[in-house]
Amino acid sequence: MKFLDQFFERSTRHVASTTSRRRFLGRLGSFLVAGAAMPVLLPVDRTAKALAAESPQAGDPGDPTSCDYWRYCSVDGFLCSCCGGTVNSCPPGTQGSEVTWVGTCRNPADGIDYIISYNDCCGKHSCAQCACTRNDSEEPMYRPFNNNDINWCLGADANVYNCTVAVIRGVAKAG
Ligand code: ABN
Repeated sequence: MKFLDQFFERSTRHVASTTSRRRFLGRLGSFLVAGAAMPVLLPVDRTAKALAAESPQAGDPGDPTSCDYWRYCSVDGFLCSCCGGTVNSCPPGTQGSEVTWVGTCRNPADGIDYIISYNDCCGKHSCAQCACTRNDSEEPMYRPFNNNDINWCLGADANVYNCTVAVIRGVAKAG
């Protein structure tokens, strides 16, 4: 027992003589600050959060399976909402095109114009449901960058077109 007492006394004295309370508190403080900063600084993929934030709700009126829905003002394709996906996510087994057609549609709930990208979902045969062709501000085929009658899957890994999503990319500001 005496041996244990001496052992713990010596270890405690050693720790006390080689560390200080100030140093311990300083390290603890750095640790807490670094821990709090970690989620902000790390390159975390927040796409899911952004997409969830713009999912249909009170400020986003209408039926995303209907061609009349406000986000489809410039679409040309099959609506992914009718094909096993949603207004902003591709059906399982397909992947979204990165090159895409972009339009500007007014949300009737707030009167604001939003930039909408119409990404094609690729890799499965054509969904052939809810065909929707509205084409606001579209221009003829001889001006391809202003024409939406294009299979954007031709720029993706899988070239087969399945359907089209309508993703809010931001607010269209005049000026
Ligand atoms: N962007 C929709 C689409 C796909 C294939 C052909 C025409 C239009």
